[in-house]
Amino acid sequence: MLKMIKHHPNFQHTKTSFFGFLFLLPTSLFALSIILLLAFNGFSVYYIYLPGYLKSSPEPIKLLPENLSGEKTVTKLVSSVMYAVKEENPSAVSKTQLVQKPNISMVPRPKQGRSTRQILRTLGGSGTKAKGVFASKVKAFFQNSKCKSRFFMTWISSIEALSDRELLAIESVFKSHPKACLVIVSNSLDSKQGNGLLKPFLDLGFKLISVHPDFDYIFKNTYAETWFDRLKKGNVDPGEVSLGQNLSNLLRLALLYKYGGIYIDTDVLVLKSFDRLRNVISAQSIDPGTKNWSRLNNAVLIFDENHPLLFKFIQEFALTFDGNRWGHNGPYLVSRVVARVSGRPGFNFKVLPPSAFYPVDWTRIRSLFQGPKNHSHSNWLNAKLKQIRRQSYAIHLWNRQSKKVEVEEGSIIDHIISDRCVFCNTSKPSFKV
Ligand SMILES: *[C@@H]1O[C@H](CO)[C@@H](O)[C@H](O)[C@H]1NC(C)=O
Ligand SMILES: *[C@@H]1O[C@H](CO)[C@@H](O)[C@H](O)[C@H]1NC(C)=O
Ligand SMILES: *[C@@H]1O[C@H](CO)[C@@H](O)[C@H](O)[C@H]1NC(C)=O
Ligand SMILES: *[C@@H]1O[C@H](CO)[C@@H](O)[C@H](O)[C@H]1NC(C)=O
Ligand SMILES: *[C@@H]1O[C@H](CO)[C@@H](O)[C@H](O)[C@H]1NC(C)=O
Ligand SMILES: CC(=O)N[C@H]1CO[C@H](CO)[C@@H](O)[C@@H]1O
Repeated sequence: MLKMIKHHPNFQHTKTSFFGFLFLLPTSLFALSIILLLAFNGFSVYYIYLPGYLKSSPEPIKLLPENLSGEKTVTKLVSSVMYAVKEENPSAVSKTQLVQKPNISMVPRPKQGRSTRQILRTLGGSGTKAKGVFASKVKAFFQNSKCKSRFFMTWISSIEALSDRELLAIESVFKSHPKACLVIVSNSLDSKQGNGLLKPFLDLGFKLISVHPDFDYIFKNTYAETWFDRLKKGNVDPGEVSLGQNLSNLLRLALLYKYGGIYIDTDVLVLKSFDRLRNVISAQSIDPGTKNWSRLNNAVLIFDENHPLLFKFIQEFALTFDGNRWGHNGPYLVSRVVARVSGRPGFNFKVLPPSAFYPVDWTRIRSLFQGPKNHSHSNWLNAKLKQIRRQSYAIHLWNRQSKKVEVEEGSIIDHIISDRCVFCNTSKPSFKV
């Protein structure tokens, strides 16, 4: 079990007799003797092999690239190790074993990198096909279109997942901004089938394009570029959940930073012109006690290009990305950053009240889909509708909560759809997917 490979000549004799003495000791003292022996010989003398035990490298955790993000370093190490091991050998290794014996070489850079690249390929970015196309297509679009304003949407999902609701969101943009240009950055809509869906808008003279993202180009010269490079190399744990949605959180920031304009989610219905709004983000909730905002949301963002707040958002994304926590890279991110910079000079922006884009909280959005139930409910409904029409620039439908909810006849959403539709006969939708 114990092998000595190298002896220091000067101590040869002493050691031999000392070693012989070991055989007279009970086993409990054996270990102590080894320690003494080692101390006696200094550092370079013995190599001890303990087969089957000390296999793992004692490298410190801080060599990992995820370290950049600071707070969550250890958790991330464990989870990225977990993924790796799951792929290779699902049952053999438990979490605790891994925590006790971190082995740097088990962090699967090549393997994870490959699968991330596969995901990225399906997302349409960074392939050779996309190189240069995005840049020139968007440039030509803006040059030729005499845009009164620039809208951006992202659709990083399949074309089948696109429902009436998203098309209605597009209609609502043009209803309020007939001279606007809309760029839909999408891995699926920039296709024959996608163009078919968008053609009715072009036929009416509206200006819109769908275009494959070229992440390398869009993120270039920002913190997003660094983060994206690490992602491509497999050095970012993409998390357990769809990379698409998380990329969308970054994409909106980078698009506005590059081009300036208005970003809106595909589950936002525009109610009136945004022309008077500049450099704004809106609260989604207010602290009833202090009347200060308690959370902001990133479903609607209106910013000039190169805006310093966007810079901060992107930086925060790159430094604190956590693909496993809902909202961390989205609404919570903008809230964190705005709280940090508020009161500091040089950041020229306004926080709008929830009534601007989020007149109804996600917990209550379903009530807007209900038709009038009785006299008092009907009164409430009419008053609410009036209030939304008067105060709100847009309404976020909180797809997560309302996606499957049917629009009842006479409901607030039903009225809003009639107001904001462009193709009103065909898209009186059930909103069911
Ligand atoms: C870490 O684990 C891998 C795979 O199990 C193994 O091949 C490698 O030798 C280990 N590295 C060290 C330094 O023990
Ligand atoms: C790496 O993590 C350690 C421990 O959390 C921290 O002290 C160190 O500053 C981090 N290094 C970087 C570059 O973030
Ligand atoms: C509300 O926010 C402002 C600006 O961030 C801050 O100065 C003020 O102290 C806050 N008020 C309360 C009651 O928290
Ligand atoms: C009217 O309908 C609403 C919503 O369904 C319900 O909460 C309320 O109790 C009803 N009121 C009366 C008087 O029936
Ligand atoms: C909408 O439908 C009505 C009746 O079904 C029809 O008369 C009208 O022409 C349609 N309008 C459009 C724009 O298709
Ligand atoms: C951190 C974060 O926001 N992760 C999100 C990534 O996207 C999925 C949805 O596809 C969300 O559930 C995660 O919360």
